[in-house]
Amino acid sequence: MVLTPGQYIVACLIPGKDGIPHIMKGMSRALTVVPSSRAARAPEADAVMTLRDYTFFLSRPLTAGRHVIEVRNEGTQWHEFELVQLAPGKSPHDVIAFIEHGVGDPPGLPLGGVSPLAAGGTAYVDVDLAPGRYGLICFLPDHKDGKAHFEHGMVQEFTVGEKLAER
Ligand SMILES: [Cu+2]
Repeated sequence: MVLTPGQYIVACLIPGKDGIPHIMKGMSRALTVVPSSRAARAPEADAVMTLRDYTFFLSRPLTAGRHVIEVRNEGTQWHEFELVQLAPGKSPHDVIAFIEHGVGDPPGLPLGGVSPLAAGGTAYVDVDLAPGRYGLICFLPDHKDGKAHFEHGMVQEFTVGEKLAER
């Protein structure tokens, strides 16, 4: 990502089994970004993922292999995207249920993504995809009603090699 000089905090906002976010257990640290004489250069992306209220849109179908995805938040709220490789027969809704209740076998393999990104923000994510089915989920609470964005429809499934439909 391209950072401007200033004070930052690096933190894990994921809740533990007791519901308490890891940041409350000490998983954070301060970070100072100092000015540089070199011009900041954005990574070269081969696909663009647009986040809106409340959809994910990919600029092109993703094939198996490595990709650098430019993630743009064109919504009016913060958004994130969690990328999960789905286990056979499992859906992104099974992943949400597993994260909320933590019972049974994991329904997929979390591959990272982009943590909360402000409206108008851009970030880059490096992925290495095997053929298969994947889920995209935004867990952030809505500014208007407090419900998670996936409850507003910001949850999507795609197969590597297939195009994501714009909703
Ligand atoms: Cu969202």
